[in-house]
Amino acid sequence: MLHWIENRANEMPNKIAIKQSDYFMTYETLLQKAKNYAYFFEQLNHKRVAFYIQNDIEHIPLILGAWLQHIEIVMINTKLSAKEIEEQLSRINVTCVLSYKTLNIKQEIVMINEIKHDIEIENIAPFDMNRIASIMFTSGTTGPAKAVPQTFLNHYYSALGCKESLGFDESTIWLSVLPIYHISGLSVLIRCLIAGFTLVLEPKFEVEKVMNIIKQGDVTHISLVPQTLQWLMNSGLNQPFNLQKILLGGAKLSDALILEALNKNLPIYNSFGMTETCSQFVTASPKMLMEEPRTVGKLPSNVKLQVINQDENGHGELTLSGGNVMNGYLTSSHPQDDFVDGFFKTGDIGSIDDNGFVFIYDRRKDLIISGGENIYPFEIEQIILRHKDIINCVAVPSDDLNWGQVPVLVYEARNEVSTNELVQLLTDNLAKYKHPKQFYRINQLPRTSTGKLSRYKVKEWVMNEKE
Ligand code: S0N
Ligand code: MG
Ligand code: MG
Ligand code: MG
Repeated sequence: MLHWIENRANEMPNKIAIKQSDYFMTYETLLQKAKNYAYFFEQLNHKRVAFYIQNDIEHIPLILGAWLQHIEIVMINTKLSAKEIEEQLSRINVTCVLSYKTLNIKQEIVMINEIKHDIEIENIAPFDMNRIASIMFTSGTTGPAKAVPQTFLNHYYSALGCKESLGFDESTIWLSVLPIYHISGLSVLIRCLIAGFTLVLEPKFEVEKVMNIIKQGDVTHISLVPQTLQWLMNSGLNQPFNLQKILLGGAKLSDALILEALNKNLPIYNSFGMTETCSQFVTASPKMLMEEPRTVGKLPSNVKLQVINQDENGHGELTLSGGNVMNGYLTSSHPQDDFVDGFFKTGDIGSIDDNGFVFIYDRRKDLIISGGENIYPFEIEQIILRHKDIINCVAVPSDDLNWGQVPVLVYEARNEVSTNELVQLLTDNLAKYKHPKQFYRINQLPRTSTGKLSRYKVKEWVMNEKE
């Protein structure tokens, strides 16, 4: 358990660990390459290094090489703007970034293709399970993104929970096309190293390509967000081929999507998880979904869930404890507010019924989820408010056929403001997927009886406007 890579390389040296198109690495090769990169990291002499990488087979040994040197790796969402990346890294004192492409940020960049890796380290120490393996950022409700530390132990317990509730073993072949900088992507690598299965990597979600890989009939498992499952079904995923488990997460599943998938006999497993919980901690099998279509499933034995501040219907905030749960944000200004009696507060409203089925009704306050990517209105609003003519603005979610939800913006202005100006302001500062898809100027934003801006009323106003 303490030495995932070395143990697998000893037990199954010739087994394919990772595959991308026709190129593959055995567990033995993977260990060898990791040891070579470990030598590089020894020379680099940083305790915490950021990775700007893709689902690229050549980038995997780099992660493992860093871990052999007890280096904390900070995963960068490659869709973010340079300003967002710079700001995140500054907040946790990261000064060195390994990247596959040039970036216009103030931190030192080491180009991955220029790294020499022809010398290996001599001795490798086992992972210290209590140390931080990876750090990922998650958007904050009303402030900057929060840094989530994920220890080896957190990853390990998360993988165990997934094994129990979803199921995978040495014979699994898991297609990973969700980004490795999200826990949805990285967790597949961890499960692979622990179980000794084969990981198939795809750098980009191209529907035709993913369909072809599935049709070839080797892949048994795949992780998807609801939108990507919908795209695949629209493009001919009308039977399971060799798929045994389709793990779904990242956003709410619509009733129609569940029905369509079950009618096609697709083995869909709905789930719920967060960066803070090192991926899903509750999973619903097709059988459970047939019984309770709206459930996100049942808990594995190593996670405890409590519903706090329940209303008369038993709905309240979901809190949880388990080895998979992070120890606390690295950047929290009020750490005592993030946990209650040792249970992590998810911010999501849900319930658990007598049969152990977990339900989620309301996502974290005002959260917008577009194509599985989280966006908080605050991120958009604070940038728009920098414009000299904007008096006030509110970003709200709007239902979207392609992305599930997209943000739209309603604003008050003292003078005419062109949409181009607003788009330019956003482009300079914010990842493209976070940009509002519509902009509406309004004389007066709706307010509550106490005079506060009412998001709820803005949402209603937008719905009427769209009709
Ligand atoms: C849906 C994806 C694949 C779309 O990205 P794609 O096609 O690669 O985009 P590009 O070709 O780069 O850009 C084309 C245009 O589309 C815009 N765009 C891209 N993404 C989005 C988006 N999400 N929303 C809105 N617009 C988007 C680009 O800006 C570009 O625009 P133009 O043409 O105008 O320039 C991609 O978004 C994607 O990979 N999404 C999924 C991300 C993800 O993995 N989310 C899950 C995060 N959650 C967690 O990790 C916790 C839960 C979890 O662990 C989990 C989740 C799912 C499954 C399993 C698990 C698990 O527990 O293991
Ligand atoms: Mg992209
Ligand atoms: Mg959060
Ligand atoms: Mg695309």
